[in-house]
Amino acid sequence: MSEKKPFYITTPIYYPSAKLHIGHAYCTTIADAIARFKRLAGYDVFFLTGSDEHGQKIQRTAEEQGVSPLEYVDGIVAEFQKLWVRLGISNDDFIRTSEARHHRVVQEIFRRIYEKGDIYKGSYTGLYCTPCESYWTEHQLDENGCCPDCHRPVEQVSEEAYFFKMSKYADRVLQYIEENPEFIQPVSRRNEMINFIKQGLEDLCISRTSFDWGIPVPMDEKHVIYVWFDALTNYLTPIGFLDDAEKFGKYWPADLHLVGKEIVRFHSIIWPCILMALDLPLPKMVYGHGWLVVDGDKMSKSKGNVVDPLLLIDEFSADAIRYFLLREINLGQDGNFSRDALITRINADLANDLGNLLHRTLNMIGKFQDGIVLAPEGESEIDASLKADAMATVRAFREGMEQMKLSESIKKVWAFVSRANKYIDETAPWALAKDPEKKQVLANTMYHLAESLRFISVLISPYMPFTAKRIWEQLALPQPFDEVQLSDIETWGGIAGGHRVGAPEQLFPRIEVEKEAQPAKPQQTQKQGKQQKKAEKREEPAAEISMEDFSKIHLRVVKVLAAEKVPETDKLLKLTVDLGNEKREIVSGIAKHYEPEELIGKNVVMVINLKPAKIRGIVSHGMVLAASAGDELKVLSVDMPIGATVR
Ligand code: ME8
Repeated sequence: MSEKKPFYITTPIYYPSAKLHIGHAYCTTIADAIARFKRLAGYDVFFLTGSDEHGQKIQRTAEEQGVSPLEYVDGIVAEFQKLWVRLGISNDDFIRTSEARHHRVVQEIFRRIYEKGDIYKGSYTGLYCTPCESYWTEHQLDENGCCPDCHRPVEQVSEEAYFFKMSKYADRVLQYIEENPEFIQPVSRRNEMINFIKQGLEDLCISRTSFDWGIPVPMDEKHVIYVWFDALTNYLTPIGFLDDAEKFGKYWPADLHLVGKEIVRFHSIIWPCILMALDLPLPKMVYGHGWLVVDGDKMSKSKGNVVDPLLLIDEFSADAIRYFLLREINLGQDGNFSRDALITRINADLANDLGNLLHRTLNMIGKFQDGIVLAPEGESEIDASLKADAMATVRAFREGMEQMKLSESIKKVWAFVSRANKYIDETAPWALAKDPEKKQVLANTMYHLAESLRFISVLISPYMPFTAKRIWEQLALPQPFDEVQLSDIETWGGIAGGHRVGAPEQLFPRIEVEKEAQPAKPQQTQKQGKQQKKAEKREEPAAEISMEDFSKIHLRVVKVLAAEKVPETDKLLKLTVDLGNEKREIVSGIAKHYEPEELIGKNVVMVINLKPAKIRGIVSHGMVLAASAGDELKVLSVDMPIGATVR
């Protein structure tokens, strides 16, 4: 009954030869964000990932460990599945090439192509790279005569084997690539593939007899089918290739095979040849993403820089990692993972921008309107501009995501998050709350903020599904989150007047980086102490101080990250401030002049080398400067970056 347009997306199936690292998590996260976006946009999505379990390498490793290949891979594959659940991967199926359902498909495909005459028996003498499970011709080897992919030595292999007539399909594949500019993306990979085919395609050896951990050739059981021939067909197995024509008709051809750049060749040349031999249509797109390096270096066990995604999730949460990977790296290009960059993003974008927006908004609705979002009436210019921005963000997000510009789309959403934070500063709800005549203006402001957060929750859901849901739940929206569609934020005003929101909860705690050297505390010798006392005495009557004295006061621009009233006082606020290289708590006697929300996000001037003092049980380390005249008081706020010194 569903009228939804189908969308079939796959990741590569991963080798269970080692633990998955952050590079695999990157590939799967991209696919997941696209799958989630498509579901949001109303598509009927089928998202497939899995494990590629056969081959000589696995067999050898299992033998070394004294277990059967299946016993060996079972444990590793269970870890994959655990990782995908923890990372919030929303795959619809997980295919293991060791499953009977897959064996059936591979053998049937082999039989069909054999019967057609496109598979024949011959003898193979060639250069084989065991780690990559790939045959290479002489002219494909690297400058050292090694595998062009992994640069390890290749082995001369000679054996009876079955061959697939790839050469027969070379012209047709080339024509297809040339006539369908969308087929291989990005365009640089497309050009590489065109050049590769133009050098000539040889028939592909698709069976081996030197090991038996694989799917037997149906008519000749001493051969096992070459791993890539086996692995590529995984894309057909779960969508009903042999037993559900309707399902197969719906999802095939695949809309997107997302793969790493080094395996684009298998997907855009070998796979199309197999599909042509089966008279099946070709996938609509093969997208080759770039590689993730760590601190500028390729990950490798010997360098000890392999990043385990499960440990990262434990430390920082799945959504923080997803956000970082999707935002930092432009799809198609290589990207860098660094812990420092991850922490900076978490603190600036997630804890600060997004976390504060949610916290300030819910806090103010709680405080000023007893937690109720009142119906708006009328609309000021600034309200209208926030609303227009929200609508424009939805359009830009849709357009960007449809073109697979993931990082750009996230940046657009974050520009809106910043806009909404600025709207709070511009509308100053704490001032409106003090004026009974401004009740409706305040109601309108709170409405616009809550509605903006409803938009943001939906917009971030492909990137950060856990956080999106938490925001939705804190807003206490009645619509079940799992049913939300992009069309729900194509019109403004989805929150009903009189709706009660929930209490704010922290989305992302700030990550404390190890403290760098503390700003030098003036160490006093006894002599210096005496001299100072003398100087103080001397200076008592005089208002002048020397430059030297002034230079003892270290002033710096700091950002207020959080602010709250100190319980049971009406004068004191506890501020958490970012000095650039560390964070501090300070107690400031400005509660009569500022609502806490008003200060959050402000860059203010602080004395940073004031001796710490305990005030109401809080260790206050520093002092924010303020100017006062009569009853009025204003903190010294400057438009300079955090860490700037004030002289
Ligand atoms: O190639 N950065 O499996 P695989 C980004 N079984 N992506 C990375 C990466 C990194 N540092 N390291 C690996 C295979 N990947 C075959 C696929 S499909 C029918 C068979 C990506 O486990 C890599 O680019 O070696 C590839 O797309 C995927 O992880 C699987 O790699």
